[in-house]
Amino acid sequence: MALLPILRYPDPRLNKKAAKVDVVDAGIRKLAADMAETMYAAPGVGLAATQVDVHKRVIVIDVSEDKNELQVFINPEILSREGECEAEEGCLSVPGIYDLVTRAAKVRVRALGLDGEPFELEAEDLLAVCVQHEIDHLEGKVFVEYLSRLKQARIKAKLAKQARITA
Ligand code: GNR
Ligand code: NI
Repeated sequence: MALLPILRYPDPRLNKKAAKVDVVDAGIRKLAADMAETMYAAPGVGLAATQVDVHKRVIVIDVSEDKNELQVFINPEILSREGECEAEEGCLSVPGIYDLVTRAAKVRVRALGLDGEPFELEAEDLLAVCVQHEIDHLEGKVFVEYLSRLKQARIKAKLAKQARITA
């Protein structure tokens, strides 16, 4: 297991589109295990491979209270969406920034599991938000890109200042 460094917005590598996984092999399982370790250490409720500079369609999520319900989605696809909900989001690639994003309230998702077998799942509440947030990362999209240009400029300035302080 290994902790992986997380890219910070506005790193242009966060805007790369991730490639489909052809075979769920030992390399993909190791990536998922390292991503899970990185997510739990952060701590966060989800992580997309894009955030650790691996441009493959792999996401890990654990929205459970006790952090013992890891879910791994390989090649995730949203089959259907229902309703709308606005929720406050944060992102490990945009530390310290929280803002409202409107997304589908309920989504039906298909993905491959760590065994390479397809599964389907209906997600709502935080899991639905998280699945949509992580799939966006695989498409090269960061949640702050839904906000106004003025807010994005302010966020970039704030993160640049933080980076100077911590450097
Ligand atoms: O840890 C995270 N919390 C979170 C809260 C509200 C909406 C989405 C998220 S995902 C985020 C981890 C992350 O950056 N995943 O990409
Ligand atoms: Ni994120």
